[in-house]
Amino acid sequence: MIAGNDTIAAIATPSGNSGIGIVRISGTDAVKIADEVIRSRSGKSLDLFSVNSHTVHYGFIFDGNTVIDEVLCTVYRSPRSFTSEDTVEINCHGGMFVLNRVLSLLLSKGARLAEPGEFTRRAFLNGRIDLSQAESVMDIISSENEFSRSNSLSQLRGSVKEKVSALRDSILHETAFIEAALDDPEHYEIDDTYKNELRDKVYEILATIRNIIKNADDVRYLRNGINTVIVGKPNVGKSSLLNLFAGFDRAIVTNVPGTTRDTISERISLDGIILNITDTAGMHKSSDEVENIGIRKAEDEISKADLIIFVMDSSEKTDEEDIEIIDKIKEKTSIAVLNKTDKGSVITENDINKYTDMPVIKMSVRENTGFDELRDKIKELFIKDEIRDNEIYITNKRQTELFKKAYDSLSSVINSIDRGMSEDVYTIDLMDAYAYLGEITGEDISDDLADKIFSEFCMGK
Ligand SMILES: Nc1nc2c(ncn2[C@@H]2O[C@H](COP(=O)(O)OP(=O)(O)OP(=O)(O)O)[C@@H](O)[C@H]2O)c(=O)[nH]1
Ligand SMILES: [Mg+2]
Repeated sequence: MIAGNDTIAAIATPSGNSGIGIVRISGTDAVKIADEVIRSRSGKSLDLFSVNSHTVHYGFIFDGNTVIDEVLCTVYRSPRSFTSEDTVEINCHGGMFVLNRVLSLLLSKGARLAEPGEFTRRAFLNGRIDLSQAESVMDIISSENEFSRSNSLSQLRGSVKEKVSALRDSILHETAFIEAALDDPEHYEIDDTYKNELRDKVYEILATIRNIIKNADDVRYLRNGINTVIVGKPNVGKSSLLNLFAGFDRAIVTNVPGTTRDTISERISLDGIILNITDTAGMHKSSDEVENIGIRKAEDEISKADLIIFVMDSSEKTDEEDIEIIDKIKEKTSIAVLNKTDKGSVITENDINKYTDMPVIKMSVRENTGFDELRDKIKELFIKDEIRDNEIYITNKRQTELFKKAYDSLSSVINSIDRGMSEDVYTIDLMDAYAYLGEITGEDISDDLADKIFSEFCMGK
């Protein structure tokens, strides 16, 4: 599969001006094309065909007799490259004009513009990495905290691939035995002893997968962020709190109740935790049509939230409207913020505890007090600090869903054994589980699915 791939090229660094920008070429003619355009200062060939793999060469990009840029190029010879193909990475000066000029030149010499993710797709098709590793490449690029980075790196190194292969091997081993017994009952027998062994084996695999699914759940927030919605009556300081989280004036703050009409969202990173935080219109009985639309939107946000921050003005007594809000959020993980403590509080934690057992934090957003307590409480509620080195933490939704499907199929195997069903029923379920696990590493995926997965990658990767 490695031979005969057409040659693709793309700018691999983000658009905008920077010190260095990289143009990447991969495929059968990568070295030929690079050798044609990169020469010594005096225009002599660098003879890139005969250089060792993984070596860097200094030269100039020539378009005919015109010098376009002074560059360093790294040559990787097949199969020792990311794509497994011959690859050349050209370090140019980082202006977009220069990079585009170099790219156009490479295209005019026979390279084709790469599609998003096409380099990684080639690495996958050439067997260099499996699909779980390809997905982790994207995860590393988009990681926003230390956990995501180190976890994606471990997956890129093959932690998921190894675990999945081991599970598939044991499923295949059992299926092969059952098939053999069905074909050749004289030599292989499916007796009660075997069925008990099979049940134990499947239980063991189920326990492993259950642990993987549980771990995925534990770290979901670390990767995707906690969907956090700020609610409360008008004028209690919701938008002020959003601004404090964001670190800038994201939302309009005034002393006029009903200032926020629409929902306002911001993704923020706070000490390694990511919050997808939404400020909402103050909830109360209103005859204003626009305000009521905002209030309905706020209610809609509550239903999608992982966390509700319920803000109150601690200098005013709790009333009917607060209790109605508490009622709307009672099914959700919530924190009550008693704001404006600088004005002197008339409500206390005990007053809130009459209605709900949600944790209570006293704050003055204006004077920036209580924010650390709020952050620590969020951490305590959502982030399991025990990330163990040798465990697998799946953060990719597609992979998690497939583990769940494999789990269901294997549960059916146990069910069939217990109900005394015939062996061919559970080989079907065993093989389904085998196939679902195969989709995780990409052993059993269609071209359409591969297209979809890789199209979500960025250009030049
Ligand atoms: N004294 C005091 N005032 C505050 C505090 N936090 C916010 N405020 C003031 O309270 C008023 C309302 O603040 P906002 O953040 O707009 O309140 P809101 O809950 O978003 O209001 P709506 O959008 O109308 O629902 C503003 O004048 C803020 O400056 C605080 O901790 N102490
Ligand atoms: Mg507001």
